[in-house]
Amino acid sequence: MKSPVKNELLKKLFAAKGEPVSGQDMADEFGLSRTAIWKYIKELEEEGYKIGSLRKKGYYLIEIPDLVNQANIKKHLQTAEYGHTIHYFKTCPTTQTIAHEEAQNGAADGTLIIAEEQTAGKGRLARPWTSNEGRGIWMSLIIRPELAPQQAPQLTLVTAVAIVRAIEEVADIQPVIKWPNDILINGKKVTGILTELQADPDRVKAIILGIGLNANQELADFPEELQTIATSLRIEKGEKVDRALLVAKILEYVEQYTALYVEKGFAPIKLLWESYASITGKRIRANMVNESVEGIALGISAEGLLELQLEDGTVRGIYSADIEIKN
Ligand code: BT5
Repeated sequence: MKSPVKNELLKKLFAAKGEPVSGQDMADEFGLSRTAIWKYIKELEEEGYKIGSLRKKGYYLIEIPDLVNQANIKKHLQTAEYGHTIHYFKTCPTTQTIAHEEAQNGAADGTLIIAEEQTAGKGRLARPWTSNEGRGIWMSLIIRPELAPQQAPQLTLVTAVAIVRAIEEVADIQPVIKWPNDILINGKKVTGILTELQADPDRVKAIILGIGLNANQELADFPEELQTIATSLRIEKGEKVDRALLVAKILEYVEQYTALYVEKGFAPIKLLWESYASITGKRIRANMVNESVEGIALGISAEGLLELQLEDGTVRGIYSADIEIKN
């Protein structure tokens, strides 16, 4: 984690847009020696920032490393709460577990856990989630909306809409949502969402929104078994995206749409969601833990359940499943 002084120092260098900032002025401002400032500059260089120095003029920023650390995200952040506290890791087994612990220990609404790499990233039903270093966005957001526990699954749909909006804005690509938790581009998975809950019987204590987004991988970065089913923004767009900017935008839209959902209910989100849905009208097979059913996907219900018209004409609401598209 970064020290507050180092963060402030970085902010000053960012703000100066490549112009030198006097070491003496910074030392005075922070009540430190010039040597202490110099040590922080060295630490930043070790983290990948390229910083020049000019005699008598000071330090200037040459290059910012491609990291999803606090400083790079906060530079773009325009939220009221979300992302104001960020726990950043170069590597960790899974951000979900850290987020659960932080939530249990009272982490504030909107606390973000984010890592450059996960060594044991997970999907639903403990399936593995490939999270290679420095290429994707591997994050868990702790939110504490005033909701009943049974409303939590709808947050997956709220989050999916928010991520699609953020991708549209940052990468200028149009993804679609595959109910309930996949975001696809050209039929391949670019993002998965894992929504987990800490709750009392009648109220949500915290929702942990796990988001895995493939940003800057090339095809060869994916293990062979994923190469035909996964994609990244870079593969689709042909150029790299600014991951930190995308994280800031995701936080902005998740905050905005969660507030809308809490205030106005699911109806406005449902409309947005339907405009991005990929399976409406299609014949699908829904594989659930204990059974599998086939039918035509009609859309989602007012509660966010998938409505499936079965062979005999009856309509069944499905709570959670893996979807195979048949036509
Ligand atoms: C998901 O599960 O799609 C939820 C993924 C959530 C990952 C985030 S990363 C940050 C946070 N920390 C974690 O440990 N997890 C969350 P599911 O619908 O079960 O899909 C899992 C399936 O997606 C796997 O079985 C693979 O087939 C496929 N998969 C694995 N890694 C992938 C990747 N990087 N891109 C696309 N598909 C992948």
